[in-house]
This record gives sequence, C-alpha cells and structure tokens, in this order.
Amino acid sequence: MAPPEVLIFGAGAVGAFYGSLIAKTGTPVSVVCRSNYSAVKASGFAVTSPQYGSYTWTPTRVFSSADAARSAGVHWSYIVVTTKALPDVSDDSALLDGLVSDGTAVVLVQNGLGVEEPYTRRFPHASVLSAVTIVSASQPSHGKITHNRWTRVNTGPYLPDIGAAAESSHPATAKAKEFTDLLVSGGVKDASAYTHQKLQQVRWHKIAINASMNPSSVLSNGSSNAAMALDPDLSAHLKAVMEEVLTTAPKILGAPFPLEFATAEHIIRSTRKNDSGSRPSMWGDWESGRPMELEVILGNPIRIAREKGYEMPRMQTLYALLKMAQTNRDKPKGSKL
Ligand SMILES: NC(=O)c1ccc[n+]([C@@H]2O[C@H](COP(=O)([O-])OP(=O)(O)OC[C@H]3O[C@@H](n4cnc5c(N)ncnc54)[C@H](OP(=O)(O)O)[C@@H]3O)[C@@H](O)[C@H]2O)c1
Ligand SMILES: *[C@@H]1O[C@H](CO)[C@@H](O)[C@H](O)[C@H]1NC(C)=O
Ligand SMILES: *[C@@H]1O[C@H](CO)[C@@H](O)[C@H](O)[C@H]1NC(C)=O
Ligand SMILES: *[C@@H]1O[C@H](CO)[C@@H](O)[C@H](O)[C@H]1NC(C)=O
Ligand SMILES: CC(=O)N[C@H]1CO[C@H](CO)[C@@H](O)[C@@H]1O
Repeated sequence: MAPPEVLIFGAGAVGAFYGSLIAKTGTPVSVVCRSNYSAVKASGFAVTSPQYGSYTWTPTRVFSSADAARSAGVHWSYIVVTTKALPDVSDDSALLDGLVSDGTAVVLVQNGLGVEEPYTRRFPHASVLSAVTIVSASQPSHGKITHNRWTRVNTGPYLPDIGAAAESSHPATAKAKEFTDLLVSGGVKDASAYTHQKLQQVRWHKIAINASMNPSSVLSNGSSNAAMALDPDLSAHLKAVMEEVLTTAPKILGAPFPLEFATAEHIIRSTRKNDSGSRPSMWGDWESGRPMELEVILGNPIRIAREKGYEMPRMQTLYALLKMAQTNRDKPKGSKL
C-alpha cells in the first residue's frame, strides 16, 4: 500500500512544526506556503526547539498556492489546515476544492469554535477532524520556525449529528486515531485521539482562556497575562468571563466538563505565578496590524450559544469593543466614521 500523503495547508509556525515531526516518520509531507514560499522552496524550514533540537526540514513538495497543489494530482490522505482561522477575511475551505477526494481527511488545527462548519458543508463526504493544540511556536522570519514549549495535540472526528454509538464505527474516528499515531511516531508524546464530544469540550475550555485573556490584553493596550491576573479589577473581569463560558458550554454540549479540566480560579492562580511577561498572540496580531481571530474566538461562541437560547453578555461586550477597535485601526486615513 502506498504511504499516506500529507499536505500542510498554510505552513506557518504550527503547520511547519508539526509537519516536520510527521516527516520524521518517513511519511511524505508537502506544504502550501504563501508569503514565505520562495524562502521555503529554496532552503526548506530551519526548526529550533528545546525538545527536538535544531534541524532542517525539506518538505516533499513545496507549493505556492492551492492551484499549484491541485496541478500535482496527488491523492492526499490528510490535508492539515493550519492557516489562521479568519472567516471574516476569507473562506479557506473554498481553496481546498479539488484537493479533497475519497478517503481524504481534512484536519483543522486552528483555534476557536465553529471552524469545522465551512468544511463539513463543502465536503459532506470527507472526514473532517477537529484538532486543538497547546503549543508555543512562531515564525520570526521566512522559513525559520521557533518552537518554545508544549506539544499537546488532541484530535477528534467532527460528527455533530450522529450519536456516540454510531461514532465509533465512523471512518472519521479511525482517521483521528491514525493521525494521532502519525504524530506519536514522529515524537509528539502527548498527542491523543478524543471523541467528538470531548474534543468540543476541549475547544470550549480553551475559548474560556483565549476569549478572556486575548481581547483583554489588546483592549488594555498590551498587558501581559500575569499583569492582568495580578490586577484585582482585571482579574475579577477575567474570572467572570471564564465562568460565563464555562457555565454556558455544558448547557450547549449537554454534559458537564470532565473533572480534570481546570477551573477559572485555578487558571487565574497559575497565570499569576507566571512572571515571564508572555502576552497572547492576539496582541502581536493587533500590534502588527494583522487581522485578529476575533470571529472564531468571540463571535462564533456568542452565536452558537445564542442559537441555543443563551446569552454571554461579557463576551458580547468584549467582541463589540474589539471588533470596532479593529475597524478603527484599519480604516482609511481621513474616514469620518
Ligand atoms: N503559534 C502558536 O503557538 C499557536 C498555538 C496554539 C494554536 N495556534 C493556532 O494555530 C493556527 C495557526 O497559527 P500559526 O501561529 O501557525 O499562524 P501563522 O504562523 O500565521 O501560520 C499560518 C500560515 O498560513 C499561511 N496561509 C494563510 N492563508 C494561506 C493561503 N490561502 N494559502 C497558503 N498559505 C496561507 C500564512 O501565510 P502568510 O505568511 O502569507 O500569512 C502562514 O504562513 C491559528 O488558529 C492559531 O490560533 C497557534
Ligand atoms: C499604548 O501604549 C503605547 C506604548 O506602549 C502608546 O504609545 C500608545 O499611545 C498606547 N495606546 C493607547 C490607545 O493608549
Ligand atoms: C510561564 O510561561 C513561560 C513562557 O510562556 C514558560 O516558559 C513557563 O514554563 C511558565 N511557567 C509556569 C509556572 O507556568
Ligand atoms: C490562546 O491561549 C494560549 C494559552 O494561554 C496562548 O498561548 C495563545 O497565544 C492564545 N491564542 C491567541 C490567538 O492569542
Ligand atoms: C514576505 C513576508 O511576508 N514574509 C513573512 C514570513 O513569515 C513571517 C512570520 O509569519 C513574517 O514575519 C514575514 O513578514
């Protein structure tokens, strides 16, 4: 049997890092790049990591666009989407038309909620896998990938409409296990395969952290996570946003969070202890004028809750303020409104 072919769509910090580890298994891994295409085409990726050392990774094929990847005519077993999730800027699922064929699993390694929907709508017969990673990685210059810490990747089938009983025999469940095995074989020790339900619980739990910390850092003009958690007023605000999300999510998902998931109080306490000065990556996006992932981190959770009859007023406030701040940042000079 031919080995699985993996395509990383949007080979930035996260995509290139995990792609380079999957490639260590001998599996062919190709990439679609954008601004960094020429650097990567010429010299591959230079990865540095405290855990894996420094190495160069030359992808099997380097494409400058989805069109170029289509022309290659490869059957992809996995298309791993690691672009930033910016549904207000572009529908990246459209770029995958003609790349997804029978047996392809589309793996979404992106932050936020509701990132899967455009893909299940467009590719109803493909396996859509939802993945959450806890990692700290960046691409400080073309083709240079810095991994700082953590390698957790949880992957589950995205199957909102079938019961737990039918889920275990669904092809997407087998694909999630296979993908996890690829990561583990590549040296990612803390990769796990989850059920649909548990993976969505992980997404909501991460939203509690990202939706409280990220906009608050931007709206307070660049506070570090620890500074926010140490300030009495801001930490009360963070805790209240987290609790709003953590009490709403179980009503939407129909089950309480597993007991091992950290409480708001616990998250605030461990953030206080951390004096590294780290800030959410959303602050970096704000400062450098890039679009923020505000729809998948704030807008979608608010809308998903509202469809079920629940309001999250603190989230709504953060969303409205942050969205208008971005509009003001980006408006043409001289615009009156
Ligand atoms: N970095 C982390 O530590 C971290 C941790 C946890 C979760 N995440 C999540 O992981 C996801 C990816 O984040 P990241 O930090 O890896 O972002 P990133 O470094 O900006 O990588 C995204 C890459 O996708 C490329 N891209 C975007 N649209 C494309 C297109 N149409 N065709 C080809 N390439 C395209 C971008 O190219 P350009 O350079 O041209 O924009 C960029 O190289 C996000 O949802 C993020 O929230 C990141
Ligand atoms: C944010 O802080 C920077 C300095 O770090 C300052 O130049 C800027 O004016 C501040 N912006 C606002 C909106 O206060
Ligand atoms: C604090 O964060 C830094 C960088 O984000 C990390 O190196 C360190 O392990 C963290 N410390 C604790 C106690 O969580
Ligand atoms: C989301 O939270 C994680 C963990 O606190 C953090 O490392 C990451 O930078 C945040 N994501 C964004 C988009 O700010
Ligand atoms: C030309 C260009 O835009 N290069 C970018 C490559 O990626 C890094 C990190 O994402 C950016 O800092 C560069 O600007």
